[in-house]
Amino acid sequence: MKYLLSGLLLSMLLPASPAAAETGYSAWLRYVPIENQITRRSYDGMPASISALGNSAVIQAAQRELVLGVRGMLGKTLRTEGRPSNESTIILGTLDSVNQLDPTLFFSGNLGDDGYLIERVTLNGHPSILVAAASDRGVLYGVFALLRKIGLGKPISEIDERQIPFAPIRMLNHWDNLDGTIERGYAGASIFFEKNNVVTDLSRVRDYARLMASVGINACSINNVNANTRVITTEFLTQLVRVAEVFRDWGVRLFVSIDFSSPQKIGGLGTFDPLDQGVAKWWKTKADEIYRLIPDFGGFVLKADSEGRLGPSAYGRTHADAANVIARALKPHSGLIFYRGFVYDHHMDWRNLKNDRARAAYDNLQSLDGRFDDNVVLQIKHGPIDFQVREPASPLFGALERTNQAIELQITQEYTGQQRHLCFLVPMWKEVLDFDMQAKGSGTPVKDLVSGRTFNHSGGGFVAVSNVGRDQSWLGLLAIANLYGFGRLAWNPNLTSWQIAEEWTRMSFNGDPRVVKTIVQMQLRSWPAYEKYTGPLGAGTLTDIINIHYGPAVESSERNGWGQWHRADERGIGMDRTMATGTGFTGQYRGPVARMYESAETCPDELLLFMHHLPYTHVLRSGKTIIQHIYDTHYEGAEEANQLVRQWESIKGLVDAQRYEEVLNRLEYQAGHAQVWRDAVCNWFLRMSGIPDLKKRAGTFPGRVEAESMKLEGYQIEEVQPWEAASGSKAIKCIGPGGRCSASFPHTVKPGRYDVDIQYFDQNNGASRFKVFVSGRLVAEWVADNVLPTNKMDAHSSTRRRIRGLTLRPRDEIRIEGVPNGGEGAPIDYIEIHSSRRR
Ligand code: GCV
Repeated sequence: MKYLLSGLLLSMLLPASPAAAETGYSAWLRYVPIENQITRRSYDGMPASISALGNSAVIQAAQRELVLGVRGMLGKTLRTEGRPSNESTIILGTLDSVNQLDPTLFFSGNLGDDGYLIERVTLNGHPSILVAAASDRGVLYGVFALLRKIGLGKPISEIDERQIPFAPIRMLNHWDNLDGTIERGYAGASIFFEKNNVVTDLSRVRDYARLMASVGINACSINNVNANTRVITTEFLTQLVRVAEVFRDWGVRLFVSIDFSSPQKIGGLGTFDPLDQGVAKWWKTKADEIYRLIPDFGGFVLKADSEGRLGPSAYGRTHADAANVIARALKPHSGLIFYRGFVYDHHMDWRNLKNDRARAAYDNLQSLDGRFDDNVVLQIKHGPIDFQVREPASPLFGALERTNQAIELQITQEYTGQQRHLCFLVPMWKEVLDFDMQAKGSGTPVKDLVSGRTFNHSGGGFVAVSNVGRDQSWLGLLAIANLYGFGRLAWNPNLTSWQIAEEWTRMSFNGDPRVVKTIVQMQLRSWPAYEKYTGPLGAGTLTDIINIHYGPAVESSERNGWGQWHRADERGIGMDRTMATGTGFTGQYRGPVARMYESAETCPDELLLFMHHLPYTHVLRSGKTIIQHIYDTHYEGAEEANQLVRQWESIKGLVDAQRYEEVLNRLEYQAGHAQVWRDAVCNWFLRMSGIPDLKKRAGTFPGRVEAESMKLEGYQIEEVQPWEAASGSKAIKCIGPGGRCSASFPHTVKPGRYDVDIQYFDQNNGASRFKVFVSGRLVAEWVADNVLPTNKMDAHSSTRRRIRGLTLRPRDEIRIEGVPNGGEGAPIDYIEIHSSRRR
C-alpha cells in the first residue's frame, strides 16, 4: 500500500512527459528526446535564447513552440528575450523587423505571404539563427519547420532553407453538426460543438489549431456543409468569436458553412433569390455584422443545389449568381466564398443509360467559367463522383480558365474504410494531383491548375474534409497520417508519398530504421490493398450506398437515383461513359485525355470500368479476364490485409505498448473485415456471372463450418440481407430461454495446432458475450462491443475473432456459447479452422 501511494503521489507531482501519455494526442508534435548523439551534439552550440521581434499572438505562439520543442528534443531551455543582446540568439521576426534590426540581414527575395526562411547568420559578431517571413504566420511556419528538421534528426548544419507554399489556400473543412455529431466522422464527437452550442472548453480546439499550423494549414471551416441556418444568427456569432480567437493565435482563419436560403429562413425575407436587391442587402448586412465581431473572418463554404440543399435553381438563377451575391458582401472585408462544385441530382432515372452523375459538376459549372467574382473559389471534389477508392481526376479541373479553383480531398475515410481500415490516401491524392489534364497542351497537372499556376490566378489551392473527433488520437493512431499528409501536400505537392510517410513515422513513433521501414511500407501498401479487396478496375463502389458506405453490399448502388451505378449484371460490368455509345462523359476531358479514356484499348486498366461497360470475359492488359481479375485481386487484397498484421507484429517492443496494442487490434479487425469483403464480392460475381474462379477459391471455403449446420441449442437460423453479407447467406441468432444459446460441432481432422476463426456479427445495439469451449475447456471469451455502424446482421457488423494456436484432436467438440444483449442476439455466421502452420 505504501509503495502504491508513493507511486501515485509521484505520478501526480511529475509533469506528464509526452512519451508517458502515448495515446496519440500529441500526434507528430511529440518532441521526445533526440536519441542520435551525433545529431544531438551538433546542436550543442545552438543559441541559448530567442529574440522575438514583435509580440503578436502568432509570434508569441511561435516563441512558445520553439521553447517547448527544443526543451523536449534537445533538453535545453531557451531564454526568451525581447531584443537581441550581446550573444548568439534565435531571431524570430518579419522581414521588415529583421531589416530594422540589422540591415545586413536584409532579404530582398520573395517569400510570398506565408513562406519563410531559416538561416544561420552572424548578428553583432555572434553566430545566430534567423527565422524570418513576410508575415507573423510565416514566422510560425518557419519555427515548425525548424522543429521538424530537429525531429527528423537533421544536424544543425542542415537547417537552412527557404520555402514558399505552393498555393495560398490550404484549408480544412469539417462536417460537424451543432448538436455535436459529425456527418461522416469516425473518431468521436465534435471538438467544436455540443448540445447546439460551441463547446465551453476550447482547449481541444486550441490543440487542433496548433496541429493545423504545424503543417501550414491556414483556414478551417468548422460546421457541416449541410448547414444549419443558425450558425450565422446574431446569437450564434458571439459564440463563433471564441473559436476565431483560438484559431487566430495559430494563424488559422475561421470559415463557416452556410445555407443558401438563410435570407428567407433567418432573415425573414420572402425570398432568397440571389438577384433580389433585398437579398443582396441582407448578405451585405450579415457580412458586415460578422466582420465587426471577427475582423479576420475567412468567409463561407456553400453547398447549393445538391443532395436536397436549396440553391439558385429555385429561382432559375445560375451558380455564378448565387456565388457572386455572397462574394460581393464579403469582398470589402477580403472574405472568400468557397462554392462547392459537388452539384448533382440524386433523383436521376437509373433506367436511362445516358444519365450520369459523373457529368454533373462539369455540366453545371463549366459554362460559367469567367462569370464568378475573384473572391469566389470553386471547390471541386477530386473525382467526378464522390471520394471513391479509385476515380479519374474531375474533368472540371481542366475546363476552367478564368475561375479560381480548389481541389477538395477527403481525410475522413468515408468510402475507404472509415478509419477502421488502414488506408493511407497520400498516394491516391498524388495520382490525382500529378495527373496531366492537358488543359493547355501537355504539362498541366491538376496541382498546377488548382494552385492557379496554369492560367495565372492568384487564389486557388487545397481543401480537405478532416472530421477529427474527440477520440484521443483525433482520427485514429495511423489514420491521422492522412491529416499530416494533406497538410504537407498542400504546402508542397511535389513531396513524395514515401517522404511524407517517413516524416510522419519518425515524428509520430521513432527513428528506429526497422520502425520507419515497416510503418512506411504498411502505409504505402494500404491504399492498393484496400482497393484490391473492395473496388475493382474503377467500377465504383460496391458498398452500401444508401446510408453507411462501409461494408460490401454489391447491388446497393443500383436501381436508385444516387447515380453511383456500376451496372454489373449477368454478362458484364461498368458504366459506358464513352462519347460513341455511352453517356459522353469522356468528352468532358481535353482532346488527348478524352481520346485515351474513350477507347478500351488505351484506357488504363485501373479506370477501365469507370469508362466502359465490358463483358466479364474481356481480357485486360495483364492477360487476365475481368472476372478473374476480380477474384484474384480480392484474394490478394485480403491476404495483404493479413500481412499488415504480421508487419506490425514485427515491430513489437520497438514502439510503445499502448499504441502497439491499439493498432494491432485494429489491424486484426481489418484483416477479418477484408475477408468479409473478399467473400461477399467474389460470391456475388460468381453467382451473377456463373464463371468459375480458375484458381478454385471463390465459393469454396476449406475448413469452414457454417453456423446453421451446427448442433444448435436456443439459436435460430436467419437469412441475412444482402445475401452476400453472410457465408451461405444465413446466420444464427440467439432467441433461447434465459438468454444463453450454444452451437457445437465435432472437430474431424487430424490432431495438431490450429487457428480458429469465429465469424460473428457485432451490432451497435448490444454487447453480446461469447465463450468458446473445446471438449468442455474454455479457450476464449469476449464481448462483442466494437462500435460498428449498424444494428443488423450484415456486412458492416460481420467481424472475425481469431483464436491462434489451439491444440485440437479428432472428435474434440467445439462449442460456442452466446449470450445476447440488448438488440444483439449473439449472432454467428461460421467457424473456420486452419492449421497454424499455414499462417
Ligand atoms: C456532407 C457525400 C457524403 C455526404 C456529404 C456529401 C457532400 O454525399 O456522403 O455525407 O455531405 O458527400 O460532400 O456534401
